Amino acid sequence: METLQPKKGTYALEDYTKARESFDWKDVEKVFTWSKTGNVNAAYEAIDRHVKEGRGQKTALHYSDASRDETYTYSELCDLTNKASHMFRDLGVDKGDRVFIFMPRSPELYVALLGAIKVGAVVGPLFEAFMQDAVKARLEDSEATMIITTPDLASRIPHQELPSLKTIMLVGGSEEIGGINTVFYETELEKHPSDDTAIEWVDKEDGLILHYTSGSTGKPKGVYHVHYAMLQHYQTAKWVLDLQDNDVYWCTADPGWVTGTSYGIFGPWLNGATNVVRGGRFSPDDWYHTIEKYQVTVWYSAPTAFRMLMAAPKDILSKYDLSSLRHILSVGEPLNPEVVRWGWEVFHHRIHDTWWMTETGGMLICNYLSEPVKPGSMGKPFPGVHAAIIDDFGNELPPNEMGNLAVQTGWPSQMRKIWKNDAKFEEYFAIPGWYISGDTAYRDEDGYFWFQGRNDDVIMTAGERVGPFEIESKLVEHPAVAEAGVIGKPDEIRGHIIKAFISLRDGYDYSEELKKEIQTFIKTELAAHAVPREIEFKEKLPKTRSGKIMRRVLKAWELDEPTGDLSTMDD
Ligand code: 6R9
Repeated sequence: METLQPKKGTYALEDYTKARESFDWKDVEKVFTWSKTGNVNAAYEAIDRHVKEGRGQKTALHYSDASRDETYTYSELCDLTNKASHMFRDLGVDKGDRVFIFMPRSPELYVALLGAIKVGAVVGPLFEAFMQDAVKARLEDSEATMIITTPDLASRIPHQELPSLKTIMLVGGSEEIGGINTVFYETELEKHPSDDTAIEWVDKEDGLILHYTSGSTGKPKGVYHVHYAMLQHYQTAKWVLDLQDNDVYWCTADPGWVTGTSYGIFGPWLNGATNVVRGGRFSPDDWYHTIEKYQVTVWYSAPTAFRMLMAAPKDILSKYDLSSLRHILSVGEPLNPEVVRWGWEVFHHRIHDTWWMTETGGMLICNYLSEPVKPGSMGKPFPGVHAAIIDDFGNELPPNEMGNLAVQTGWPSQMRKIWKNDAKFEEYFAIPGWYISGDTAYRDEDGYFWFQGRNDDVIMTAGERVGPFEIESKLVEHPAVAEAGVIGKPDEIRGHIIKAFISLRDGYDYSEELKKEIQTFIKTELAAHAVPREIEFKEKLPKTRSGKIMRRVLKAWELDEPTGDLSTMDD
């Protein structure tokens, strides 16, 4: 497979090599206040520290959507989040209380989230698209005492059925909700001072954030992270996002997904970067316009978005000046080599894949600016992180053998519990010393990791173990194919046969001929055993709100089985 050589990054290859040998997380602690006081608060470190160190006038946030266009300095965010901290304190929020946030992206979302962290609350961000049952399940499980929302969304909060919920805070509203204490964000915030005396100094192991993530079965799990995670957010944003003082950084993820908090809030602001937030939904024109408007230099997005940009009419690119970009990254799903090649062709940059999970809290396996990129690989472990491919008994497997992707326990942003579900939590650590990701991968001789699929998605066909990702990546190389999801369908003779679900690019129509052509393409370009015996064309593939193709849903449809929890499915 080809290798793309690096352009100049801020850190040299030797820096990473050295860091991999001698890195100590304790050294990262020194950046923050606890070296002086022993106590800390991640929101203070993300915002106030920069003001205290003379960077108050720097732009912290560019926010825009269809109707708003605003810019906030670090000083302004500091004042606003301090006001919010006084407000939450007066409303009775205590350290450890769960405060949920259920609203579209807006400056108020970010202020409320950081303000709640300042008083020691554990924040729970929810996608605005959640319907009543999804909202209820999360508030019930977490026993949240307060939720911040908008008048439109408030009707999806069944507060009569949620005994722990004491207060609904409305952003942009003035009408009381019957039967529960209603407060109005703007009116409340105005009443409070902007000094920092309401900040709660917490222990590094105190709770920071609760992200609900759905597994394939059962109810969503509350993944619990603590303030100490900031070390990982800080250091990975520095070395992987490569955030420098004059960067304008755009993470396209919503805070309802862990990427939108770890790298839409903590990573950039802990590094004092200028952060872009664009509200509203994805469209190629809107996204390219956003890059041009803010002169974005570092851009962190997801394969699904890159594939949609790839499928957009080619001439769209000539309408925008994207020359400010210097570093592009991806997360959430396997990054197809074809997407990396496209990025190289149209942006003249490599797209850098990063691998991590809600449970890991921050990046663990990544591609770095100063290291060669092998398209299709997730890259190498971050300094201070030991990842490996192990068998079911914890033995490390030799290069090029597929197995469980696992990480030695003990990185700072490792989840500390699954809320009220110890049994689930322990499953991840069933092999002593290891965190087991549930992903299948292999490592090559050079130490690069290659994703194959979620364990459940790996297909046994005619005695071969086939990862769906390889086939999907080959499928999207065919000019007619926009996106592909591959599953194993039970078959009496072969164990499973490979079935592909495909959405087509504009200008292509389904036909038996096209199907045959695609099958021949896989046979000649990949392998005979990898050919999807069945291909079904779909207008759209089922995806999560974070853009992941839901193979388990494709499988359930195929087998006429229950689809399980669909609360995170995009409409
Ligand atoms: C951050 C995030 C985690 C799962 C993970 C894996 C998949 C994430 C990936 C990737 C291949 C990558 N995943 N990054 N697969 N290459 N670079 O996505 O968290 O939503 O919890 O999902 O996503 O399967 O186990 P989360």
